[in-house]
Amino acid sequence: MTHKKYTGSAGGWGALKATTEHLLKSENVAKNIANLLKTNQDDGFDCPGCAWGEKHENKRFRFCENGAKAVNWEATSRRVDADFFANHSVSWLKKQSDYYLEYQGRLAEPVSYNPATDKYEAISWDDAFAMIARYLHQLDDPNRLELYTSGRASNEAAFVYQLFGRRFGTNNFPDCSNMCHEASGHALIDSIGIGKGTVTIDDFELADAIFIFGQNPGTNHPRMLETLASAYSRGAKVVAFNNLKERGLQRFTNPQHPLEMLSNGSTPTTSDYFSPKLGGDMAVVRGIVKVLYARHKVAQLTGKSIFNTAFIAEHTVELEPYLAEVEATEWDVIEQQSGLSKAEIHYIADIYQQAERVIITWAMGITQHKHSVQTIQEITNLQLLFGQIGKPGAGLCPVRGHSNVQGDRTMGINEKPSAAFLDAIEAEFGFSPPRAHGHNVVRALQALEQGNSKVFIGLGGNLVAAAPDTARVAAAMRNCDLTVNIATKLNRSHVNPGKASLILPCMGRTDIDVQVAGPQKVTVEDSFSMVHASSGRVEVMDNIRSEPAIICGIAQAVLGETSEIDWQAMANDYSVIREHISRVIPGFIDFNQRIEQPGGFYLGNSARSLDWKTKSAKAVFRSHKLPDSIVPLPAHMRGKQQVFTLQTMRSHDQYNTTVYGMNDRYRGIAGERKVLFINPEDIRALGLKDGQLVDIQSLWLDDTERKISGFKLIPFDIPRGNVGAYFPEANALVPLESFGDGSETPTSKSIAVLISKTDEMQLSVN
Ligand SMILES: Nc1nc2c(c(=O)[nH]1)N[C@H]1C(S)=C(S)[C@@H](COP(=O)(O)OP(=O)(O)OC[C@H]3O[C@@H](n4cnc5c(=O)[nH]c(N)nc54)[C@H](O)[C@@H]3O)O[C@H]1N2
Ligand SMILES: Nc1nc2c(c(=O)[nH]1)N[C@H]1C(S)=C(S)[C@@H](COP(=O)(O)OP(=O)(O)OC[C@H]3O[C@@H](n4cnc5c(=O)[nH]c(N)nc54)[C@H](O)[C@@H]3O)O[C@H]1N2
Ligand SMILES: [Mo]
Repeated sequence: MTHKKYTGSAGGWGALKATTEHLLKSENVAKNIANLLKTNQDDGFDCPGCAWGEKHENKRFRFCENGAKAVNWEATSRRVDADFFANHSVSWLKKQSDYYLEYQGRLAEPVSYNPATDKYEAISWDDAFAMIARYLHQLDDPNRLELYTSGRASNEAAFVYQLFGRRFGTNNFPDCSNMCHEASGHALIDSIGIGKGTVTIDDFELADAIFIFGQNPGTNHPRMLETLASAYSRGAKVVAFNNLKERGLQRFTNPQHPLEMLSNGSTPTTSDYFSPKLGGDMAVVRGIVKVLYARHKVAQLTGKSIFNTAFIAEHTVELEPYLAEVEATEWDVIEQQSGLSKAEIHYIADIYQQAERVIITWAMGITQHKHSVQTIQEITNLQLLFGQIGKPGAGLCPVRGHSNVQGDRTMGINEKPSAAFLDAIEAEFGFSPPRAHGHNVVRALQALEQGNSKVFIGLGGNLVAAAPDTARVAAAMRNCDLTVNIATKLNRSHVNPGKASLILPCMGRTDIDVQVAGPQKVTVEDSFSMVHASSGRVEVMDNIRSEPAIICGIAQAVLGETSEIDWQAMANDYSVIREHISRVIPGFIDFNQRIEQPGGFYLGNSARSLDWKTKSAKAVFRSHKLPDSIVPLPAHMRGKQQVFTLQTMRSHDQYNTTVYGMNDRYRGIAGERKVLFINPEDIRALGLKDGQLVDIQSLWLDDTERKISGFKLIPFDIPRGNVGAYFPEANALVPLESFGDGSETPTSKSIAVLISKTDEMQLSVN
């Protein structure tokens, strides 16, 4: 049976059982038990899973079920070497599933694609570097190079990577963040002068209310459940806003709590749960403000106030136009767009108003819409009205995805670097970095598709599967003169090689990294701006290299004698890289000394210190109208009942494009990924049945047909008119041109779709 409603708590024995199963699958059991004990410890490695932080306290276990999957997946004894590639052509590999490709094991030696045989063949490191140099020297413009980064790269790797790109002459740094929290950075920099969250992990212990928008921590940030359950237990209000009823946002059994485990007990993680329509969160927040503004006006008649008028006066600008916009927003629009009633919004406003300290967190349910920047600025406005920034137990908390995605940005992986950053690079290294802005993910893919960019280098990640419009993106990659993937595991991007292509196998977080100067550490930054060191535990036997060593090798081959940068010294000893960082990037003074501190160090946050790095030197109320519609539609489809809005999300057994298994335990799915979550009444309204197979076709403003077939209907607790499916399978439906205003993030959480019965005869023929 594919679907059976899950009624247990999140965590608990199920999590322990799954941890054990994935440990066995790694075929490296004894070593990986030792590995897990070093996860997130002072002398161990940073978990390659998510970017949630750790409190600094003595704790034997600091991993969760999904962190354990990530560790086991990386530290497997299975190998993908030249023999493997000799046995499998690229055309054959392309037909295999994402799960199959990654499950084959760790990439073990550098390989180069031979179009004549359609196979990857062994190549030496020196020849690989020389080949890259040959292709790059042929480019008539450095901006024909695209340098992609996925968020696992360490600070050290990211810093040398951006340095190489800028010395070569381009700011083309598309990165996974463009598909992820870009809107958060964009919105927050504009509103409060810094693109990062303002809270620390300790603030969660002080908050009276925690609002969680568009986030599924049970799967994606499991260590957050402990934080939520403990906030709930001490009486804080924890309010979830989620399009789906997610188990992790309801009850949690802490697998590290013997009494709770043995008694089969569990703790609620939330006090209240609301399911807005997809993209309806901005309307929810607008509604909360509307209620509270009305109360504020009444209070003012008697000389009192509901808003924090002292904070507003001292720290903010542009309140009036915002309040006028709030006033002008009609309740029926708020109700219709949010899917919540006025009474529900009044209830939520009460909770907000009664709390002295409020934290608001969010993730992809907020950032992957057309109006994400506007929504995040609306959330920020609410917090500013009550002075909920810059005091303990309160603030804004975009919960980051990849374990070092925030650090990579800090290190300069940014297609729009600030002038100050470029000046600092120039002062430190004595060359003039390019000033023109480069490409983000969407722009890079368009440039590759049109043949304007010719060479793609990926520092980790799997852009072909992670990006929208899969078929177009795969074709764009194949159209490149050269693609280079620096990676740990085989994936979809590697089986769509350019005319020439290299796979360069690298070390991961769990590996012991020894260079000329001895064993090396790397550093990462978590969601709470804590920077700390990480050093692996697994001995490396294969012909693989560290990311910094590979990038420095490429840089040496490409830039050779003309470069005034000592790449070899940086590859030999990462503390040399950190010395440079300490002089280039604010907040990193004494970097090498400070990472010796257990738990690392805090980078600080200007907004938290009430230092607003905006033009006006104040926090800004940004006012936006609620969107006219959540998804742009062709004219003839507007207002049609049969149009659904689709969100694409993660199952419990995946890490982005890495599929660990076929189950989604908390949503009751077993052995299946081609599913479509849908309201049972919508199934009936469509004249279909539970479990029936359907085609999903997306609607967009161009003529391209985007359709996927054979998805099983799963009745689920989801608002009518909304549906959900897993990415990367559903990425074929997302048009590359459908992206967020200002953020240019693909709208992975709002795609207009039509649903129809699959012609099963046709399916079996295909
Ligand atoms: N195990 C594991 N951990 C991960 C990852 C992983 O794949 N696996 N990925 C990492 C990465 S890179 C990231 S960015 C994070 C992602 O972490 P999440 O943002 O939690 O990831 P998603 O699976 O996209 O889940 C989105 C959630 O938002 C809800 N949602 C969707 N649209 C809306 C909306 O319009 N409004 C509201 N209120 N809710 C909505 C969905 O129902 C779902 O619960 O996790 C990181 N951690
Ligand atoms: N439809 C839809 N699309 C989405 C999303 C969505 O919610 N819906 N989410 C988006 C989000 S939030 C993100 S962050 C992106 C993720 O996009 P990416 O970051 O590009 O994708 P990942 O799946 O995380 O990358 C996995 C690959 O990284 C490599 N890898 C793993 N560890 C390491 C390492 O330590 N070093 C190196 N060099 N390589 C390593 C492995 O080869 C593995 O196959 O996807 C985005 N795409
Ligand atoms: Mo992400």
